[in-house]
Amino acid sequence: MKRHILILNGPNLNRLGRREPEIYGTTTLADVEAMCVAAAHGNEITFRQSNREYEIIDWVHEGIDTADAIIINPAAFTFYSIAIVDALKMFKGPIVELHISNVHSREAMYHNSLVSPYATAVMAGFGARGYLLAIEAVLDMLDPGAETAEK
Ligand code: DHK
Repeated sequence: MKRHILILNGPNLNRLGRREPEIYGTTTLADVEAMCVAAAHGNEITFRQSNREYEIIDWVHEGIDTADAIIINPAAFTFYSIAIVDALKMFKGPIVELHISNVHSREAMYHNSLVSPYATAVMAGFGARGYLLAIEAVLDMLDPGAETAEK
């Protein structure tokens, strides 16, 4: 069954690759999107980024009716956006909260995620590759044991 995975990215991730490369690496967000599409095994990937909280919320709302799973890197919104959490609570499919860096080994302001209690799973510290791992994980959550070879 072809699945639709919505991948959302929060503020400052538009500068991935140039932003604190010692923490986030040199892979750009466009590179990450291309990697995700290539690794989707023929499933549909919608990949978006915004520095605006309301856009993330609107996209989650769209996903309620159109997506099978959400992978979200809320970036700084992770730690204070109740509005994004409220939107995610309406989504009935798997939700993966993803962080490129290991937020728990960083400054204390990055340690308390508002999203984690409502996420199916949380990933942090895998770098850009985390997006690929998250795609594999949600496809297996949706269709356990299904061949992920391109149909
Ligand atoms: C990205 C950000 O922009 C930070 O605000 C988070 C997250 C970490 C990441 O590692 O992808 O704290």
